[in-house]
Amino acid sequence: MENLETILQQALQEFSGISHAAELEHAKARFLGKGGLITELLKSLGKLPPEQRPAAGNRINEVKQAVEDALIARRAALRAREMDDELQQEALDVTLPGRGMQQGGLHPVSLTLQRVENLFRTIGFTTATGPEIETEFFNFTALNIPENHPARAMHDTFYVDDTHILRTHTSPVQIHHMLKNAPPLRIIAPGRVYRCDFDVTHTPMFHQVEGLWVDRNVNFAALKDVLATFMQLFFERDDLAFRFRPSFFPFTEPSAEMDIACFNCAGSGCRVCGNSGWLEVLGCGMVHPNVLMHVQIDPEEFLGFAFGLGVERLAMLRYGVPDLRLFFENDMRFLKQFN
Ligand code: 2U9
Repeated sequence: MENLETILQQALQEFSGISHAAELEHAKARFLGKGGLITELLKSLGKLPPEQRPAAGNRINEVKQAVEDALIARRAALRAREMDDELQQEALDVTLPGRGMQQGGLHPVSLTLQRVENLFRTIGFTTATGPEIETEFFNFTALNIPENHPARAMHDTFYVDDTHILRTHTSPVQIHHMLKNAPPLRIIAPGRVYRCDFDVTHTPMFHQVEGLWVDRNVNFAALKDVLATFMQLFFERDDLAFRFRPSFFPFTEPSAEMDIACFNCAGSGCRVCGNSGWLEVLGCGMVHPNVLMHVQIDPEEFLGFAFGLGVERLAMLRYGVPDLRLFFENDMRFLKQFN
């Protein structure tokens, strides 16, 4: 019992010197825990003569209460300090100068896609889109590409499963569109296409815009006029020289490729045009009668012309980009130049 005052002073002193919550709980155990100093005193009450027990019990309980109060007060003080520390650490100086805003921009391929779409809209074409995963029927059969045509071979086409492929061109979009809409039709089909081909001039994914005009009286002259007008607008040159060379595609007959005069050397021959003086810009032709018949359009009543162009190629020509791979590397030094 003589120790009681000392124990109280000891507890008060110890608590006030503690600066961590866990340490405080340890100290609490030493005084108030199962084998703690005050608990032991309460247990030893029975050894006192009966007449001294009530007074002693009262005094021990007073000390116990005082120790508990001190503990609660210290806990609150520690918590308040922790909170202050946290607030201090998380404090933001809203008066600091900012780091500056970086303005993002559209990718040059997106810019070119938009430009192509906008120009064709002024010539009266609307935009149609479709899925990138297709069946062989929509990607090949309907386009007059027979079962054993080399374009179907595994090394050109990505197979998703036995019956589905990644579209190798956007032509399936026009097939879907002709099945759902009666002619006359005038649409372009922009989008991603996939071919299992990867080298300096080919990437496994690239972008195309294809176009289709089906009506009673379209002909090759209309095709030439639309494409020449488009290229003049696209390259902003009304004196743009162009030529059409005969070509072959399974889905068009007759077929042609369009070249424009090299704007780097004006036709005399240079690195850009491979010394030919001409730049190949698209493929085109009159829609093959077999293709029209696949979508229940009578080729005796309707004719169509179609074309296809590679968007990356047009972007390279327009912006003077020397290497196709720059479009896919996402190097900020390259992309920033198109903002
Ligand atoms: C239908 C009928 C005909 C689309 C055409 C081309 C010619 C062509 C290439 C250009 C560069 C592909 O990206 S590229 O490698 N395309 O040369 N595309 S005619 O003909 C069609 C399309 C749909 C129903």
